[in-house]
Amino acid sequence: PFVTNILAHPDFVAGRCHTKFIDETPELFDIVDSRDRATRVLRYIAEIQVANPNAERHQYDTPRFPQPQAPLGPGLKQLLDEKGPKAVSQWVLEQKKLLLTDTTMRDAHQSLLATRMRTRDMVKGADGVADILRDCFSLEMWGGATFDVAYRFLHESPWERLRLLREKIPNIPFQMLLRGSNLVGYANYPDNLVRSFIKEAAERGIDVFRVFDSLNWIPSMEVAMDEVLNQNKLLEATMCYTGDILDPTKDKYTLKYYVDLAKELERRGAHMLAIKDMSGLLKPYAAKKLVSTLKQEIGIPIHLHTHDTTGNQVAALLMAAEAGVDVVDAACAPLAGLTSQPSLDALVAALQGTERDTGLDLRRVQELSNYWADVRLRYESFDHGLKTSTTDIYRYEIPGGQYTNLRPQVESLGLGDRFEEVKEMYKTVNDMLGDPVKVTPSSKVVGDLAIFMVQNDLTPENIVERGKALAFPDSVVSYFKGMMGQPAWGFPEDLQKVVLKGEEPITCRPGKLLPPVDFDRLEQEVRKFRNDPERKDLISYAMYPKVYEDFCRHRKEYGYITRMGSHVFFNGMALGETNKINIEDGKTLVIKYLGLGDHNDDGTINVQFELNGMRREVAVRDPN
Ligand code: 3PY
Ligand code: ZN
Repeated sequence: PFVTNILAHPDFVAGRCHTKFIDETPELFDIVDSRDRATRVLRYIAEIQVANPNAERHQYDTPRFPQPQAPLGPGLKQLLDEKGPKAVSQWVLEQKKLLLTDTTMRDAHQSLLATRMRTRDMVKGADGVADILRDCFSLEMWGGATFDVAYRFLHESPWERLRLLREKIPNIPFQMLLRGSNLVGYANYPDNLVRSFIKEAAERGIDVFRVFDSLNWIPSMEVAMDEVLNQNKLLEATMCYTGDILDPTKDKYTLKYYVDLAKELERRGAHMLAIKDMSGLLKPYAAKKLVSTLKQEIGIPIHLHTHDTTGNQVAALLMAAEAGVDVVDAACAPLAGLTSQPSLDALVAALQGTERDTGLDLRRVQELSNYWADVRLRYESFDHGLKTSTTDIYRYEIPGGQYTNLRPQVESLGLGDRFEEVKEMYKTVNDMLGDPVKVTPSSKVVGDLAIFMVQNDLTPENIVERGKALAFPDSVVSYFKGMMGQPAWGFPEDLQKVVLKGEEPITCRPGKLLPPVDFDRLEQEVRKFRNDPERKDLISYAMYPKVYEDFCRHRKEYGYITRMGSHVFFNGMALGETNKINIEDGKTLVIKYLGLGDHNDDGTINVQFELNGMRREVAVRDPN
């Protein structure tokens, strides 16, 4: 039936069949279930309406898309493709201007909107991005949590996102955040999976790989770094910044610690060094000191990443610019600030007329920002982050994304009134663990253990005794087993024994012990719910078996929902609202929502629409 579907498809018949055909044509999956497509779209909306019948629903006008003004010439992406990563790193060193990476499509929404930005909203702005940000060093638009969240909550494929953006933005290098051997997940993966993932990402359009390890343990980064080099892509080896190099009472994460690490990463072939200040702890004067020292100690360009949780970080980037940093991360103003990156718009303005003028046109950047401001409105239901900046994080050292998620996580466990206590416990746990670097996934260990201790009324004094009778959270067990690598100053042994309950920890690179992924076997499994899987699909399944399977089934069930406007996708339609959904080129569903109808005897309720001018009722189960 799959082949018949292909052969009968109008695009195929008309010869419009290309590599993206299968990805972009979800109806090819209509094998078992060939109900009419419109009904499935209506059913998706109907289920949202019924799940939350009294929600206040807003309508939105189509946003104004930033329009390109000049043809796209070859950009830095072409230099990378033609001359290779070393030429790019040399080019970066030769620039006087401060180069920028725009993080709007990755870390910014990860940090502010629970990673929920949909591909559709990115792609609609992409022509403008390619034009207005053409002088940027890169766009960070992939990796981190975006991979998992795309499948799990947005019911869309991150590979599709990569392809669609690449088509629209051929000129600017694409950058991703890669958690070393944890790839874009939370566990250590076998070496062959690490290599396959990087190869596939490189072939499908990622140019710059920012590779980090959550404990700054280089052995965990080795395989990933090696594979980026094999692919002839730009390797940005990363050191995560924690502590405060200007605080003389802190003796672990000193200037020397960072210099030694940076030199080692350079020695291992990095084309650039990233300083990843995931919690926004690198204060302005520390940034100046760190960057100016590193500029003397290493020869590769330096790329600085930070989060503006305290409100100090535009200043930190300017100080770093004065100290000679080559590239910095920023986000378009409507998705900048607080737990996200500092504002790109502000930075462009601040450097105008100086030696390090970014060369970006502020008026045009504003056009792009107007677009993102409009997009953000549609994500209201995920927009629950900090309302004000806070210097709290200098005390707690909680990464931006985790800081935003911690309160809802704590509330969902019924501990909402003990949030302050959980934060204090985060610090206590950090001290108990010997002050490890805290970033995904090690930050999750600290967070999970802090919550566990508050829940079970544990203290550093009683945990070793009382912990004998308790099963610790999975992340904590995995950490103490050595499955996330080795923290620079080792594990607290008494606590390790209590958590592991007799199991022996490992001290080598976990990838050494993990059996390779058997792609043939995975293919057999994936074929049970998806036809003709490609390598990329097997990779996704290997990282997230359940999530990937659910994604495929959901796509079969509902079809074209990636083409819906985001407010409809998340919240459904307001009474009387009309929306258009293009389900394929030239075919549009005009849907008007008319309200809920009668209940039926089988526990369903009728939801009333007008579809292309005709009245339609869809019966869905009423969960209320
Ligand atoms: C991630 O790993 O997703 C991060 O953004 C870490 O800072
Ligand atoms: Zn970040």
